[in-house]
Amino acid sequence: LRIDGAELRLVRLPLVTPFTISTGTMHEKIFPLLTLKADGLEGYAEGVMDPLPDYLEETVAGAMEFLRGALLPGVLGRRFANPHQLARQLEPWRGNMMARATLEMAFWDLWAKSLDLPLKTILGGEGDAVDVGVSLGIGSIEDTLGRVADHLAQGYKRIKLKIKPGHDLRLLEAVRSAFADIHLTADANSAYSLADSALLARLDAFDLDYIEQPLAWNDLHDHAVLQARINTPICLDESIRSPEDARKALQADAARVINIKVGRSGGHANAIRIHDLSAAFSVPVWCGGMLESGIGRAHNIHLSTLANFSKPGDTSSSSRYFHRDIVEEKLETTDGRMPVPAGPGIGVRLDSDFLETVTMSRESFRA
Ligand code: OSB
Ligand code: MG
Repeated sequence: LRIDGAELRLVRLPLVTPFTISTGTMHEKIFPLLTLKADGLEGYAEGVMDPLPDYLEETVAGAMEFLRGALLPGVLGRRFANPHQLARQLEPWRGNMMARATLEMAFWDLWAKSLDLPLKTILGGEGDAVDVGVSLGIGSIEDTLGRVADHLAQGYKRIKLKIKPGHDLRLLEAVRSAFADIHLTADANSAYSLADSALLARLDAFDLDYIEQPLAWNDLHDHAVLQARINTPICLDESIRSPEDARKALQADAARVINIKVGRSGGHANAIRIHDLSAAFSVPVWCGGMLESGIGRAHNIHLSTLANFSKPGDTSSSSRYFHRDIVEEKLETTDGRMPVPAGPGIGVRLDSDFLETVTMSRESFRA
């Protein structure tokens, strides 16, 4: 497959409701949208980095510059027999796993389309729908209880609550008392340190499926120390940027569950390696999200069909995030199940007219 053209857009979608986590509040979703072209086909992917480095170090501006200045020139006009060959070409670069994933994922979509196969099939997954839960942003306890009830009524299979110091024990106590039997988890987005071990051990009382990324975004060691002090399984998110990170975390018992975000980990080739490695350690994985549009969401759903994605993911209904999405297909759940978009590749098509209205900039590249 010879890549003969590309298009890089910057897209801005307002969020239906602001989303607050321990690091701050998001009001809109701003992301790079990449189209790769070959043989009259188009492959799509979006970047999951934020405008500012508040989740990980990458930024939208840095990723756009890396894509236009080096990643795209490095592949335009070149032939790749498969995505693994393209992924190998990206290996010499340091870090920037989100920008790399944007390019790699768009090529997987393109390659799947060239084979006339759904993405899930060439990733090694199967099934027509995947289990999903919801991630609820920080709000008052009163308001959170209402949102939990509402999403359980919609059938979501797991509730994840965002926590931070001062907004943890009382919140979890209230939700667990009101909903004794649900799958409940908490995500701190790196808001605590080992000095909070005693407080974190008290979360054991709430029978959480796991606690997500309690400690620093770039740490593995302290998570292993913490895991030895608490019973609740630790799930790593921010700390896992590569298969090597996963190997070290698994070997050190720093993670008993892994949140795989393909857009954070360099792409599908790495996501599959992290998935397989976790399986070899009998560690379950689930598919996280970054408030993606329908393009990133479709990639996540296809990836979630692999066997060791045995816990519900975060890829909930598009209408929870956006009034209108940039894809034609409606990505909505029924009874906590998200259907896998059918057809070749990621199985969703861009809504070009609407996309024009939310595009902040557009650049074209030719081989
Ligand atoms: O930590 O998983 C996270 C959203 C933005 C940044 C980080 C995270 C999240 C979520 C929501 O938890 C996932 C989603 O609904 O897409
Ligand atoms: Mg997380």
